[in-house]
Amino acid sequence: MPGGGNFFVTTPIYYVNDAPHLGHAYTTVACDALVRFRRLDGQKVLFTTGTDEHGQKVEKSAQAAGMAPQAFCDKVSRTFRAMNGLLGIDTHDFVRTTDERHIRCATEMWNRFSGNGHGDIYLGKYGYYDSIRDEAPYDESELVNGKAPTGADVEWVEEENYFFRLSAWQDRLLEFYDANPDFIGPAARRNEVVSFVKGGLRDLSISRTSFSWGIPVPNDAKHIMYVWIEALSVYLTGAGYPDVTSEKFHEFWPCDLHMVGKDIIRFHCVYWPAFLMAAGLPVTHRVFGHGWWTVEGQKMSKSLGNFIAPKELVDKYGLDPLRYFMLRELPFGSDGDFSHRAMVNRVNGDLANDLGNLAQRVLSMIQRYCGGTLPAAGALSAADEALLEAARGLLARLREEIAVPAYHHALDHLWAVVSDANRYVDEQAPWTLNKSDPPRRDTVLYVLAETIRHLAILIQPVMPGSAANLLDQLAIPADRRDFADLAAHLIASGTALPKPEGVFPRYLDGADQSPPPLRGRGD
Ligand code: ME8
Repeated sequence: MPGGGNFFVTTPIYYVNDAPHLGHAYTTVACDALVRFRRLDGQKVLFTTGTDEHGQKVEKSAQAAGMAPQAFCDKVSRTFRAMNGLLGIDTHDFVRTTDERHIRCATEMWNRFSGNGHGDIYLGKYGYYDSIRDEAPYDESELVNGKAPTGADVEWVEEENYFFRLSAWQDRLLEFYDANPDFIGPAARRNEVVSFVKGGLRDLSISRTSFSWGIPVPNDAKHIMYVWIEALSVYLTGAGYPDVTSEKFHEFWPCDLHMVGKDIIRFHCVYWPAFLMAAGLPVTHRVFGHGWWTVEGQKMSKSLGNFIAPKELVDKYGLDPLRYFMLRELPFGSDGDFSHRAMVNRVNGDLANDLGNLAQRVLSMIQRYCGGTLPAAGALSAADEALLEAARGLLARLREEIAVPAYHHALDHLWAVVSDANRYVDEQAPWTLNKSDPPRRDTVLYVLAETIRHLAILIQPVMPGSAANLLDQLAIPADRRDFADLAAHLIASGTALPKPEGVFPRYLDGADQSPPPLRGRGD
């Protein structure tokens, strides 16, 4: 929706038992690109991310590190904050589940469930195979050779727990999916969720007594809340809940989009809407479960030591190329593989050869032929009109793709215009016109500068630093870089441009021939 309106997007909150890696960077950058797009398009945006700090897994990781749980969480949570700094993440609220505001929120949610008069919470006996690694209970039929379906070790636990009567929500959830066909994206995940719910839902154990690192259950402090039940309510914390009268809550709840990996789609698309409905709160508009990265064909795992730290990639390739690669390489929603070879191909192909070269040659010609002053256009030819038309049509197409979001398609549209523009340079040959027809040369360079202005403004969400550099070189004032400025302010003839410099350097490590070996996080 162009211009105006509010938009609230969230990343999952990441567990603090591990350091940030490529997967976390991916979800966070995807949200950031969306946030920047919406802001540039005139919307007011709330963007929350953060860390998930309670539960047995974290308690055990803290013990293993010889630290008190809170001190351990403080330390690891800082590394996720640092990741946001490193990745150039736009204004956001970082919510921790150990924050006092979150404890208030989760406690209020629990009170809402237990006080809603529908008996959604009851005390019962619970026996289950517990996997600490997965932070998930399994029953016998789910085990594979005595282990969790994920391969994690399990142990049998029996305790008295509070339950959430999820079984009673099956029909209402199915009605909800029917009435809200866009609730789950992409479509394949929607089908998975619907058939899971149609298969019948069992009540959910939502408290634990076997360890203590968690939020106490109201009025029964020997129980703590099951980590997922409180973790999901972090999205409400970010919107200011339980202060439902606040302007923030009013403006931003229900949330527009929970961006998550496909691994946690069930929590977000089955349990979470049921919790919200049980609490009498409106349900989030959309959950998008994106795909999974492998690394050089392998699953990222501790035992393989092939987790890639975002810093390693930023140091090697630069921030914007990494952001671009992540959003262009995988069709958003599908799985895919990270390889250095693929990264180098994008850096040297799409960025250096295509967009970088376009900008560099146009800006250099303006410098050389026009004394560094942006020329004026004369009458436009059909070819000029066609290129400008293509550039001007981009915003509408990008809005459609970003609504999904399908970043890869949005970038395909942008790069189609980059190719058009490169072809136009070759066909118009301004270096020939420089001698034969200087007024026509000026028109061609003007059309190109205006096209590059469109491209630079529109790539800001994905590559903010490089886009700013390009816009500086086109002397576009800082307050003329919103999407509304695309049509409102054409590039101004007569403006003196600074001396051009390359924006997208080639990656020169011989890596197209032999990719550098991957290093583990500990190296
Ligand atoms: O699940 N490829 O936290 P988590 C793509 N705390 N994305 C990946 C990825 C990969 N290989 N690995 C991780 C949790 N991710 C809970 C969430 S929300 C209320 C609670 C991303 O630290 C992806 O977004 O295990 C995935 O859903 C998330 O990290 C899991 O992070």
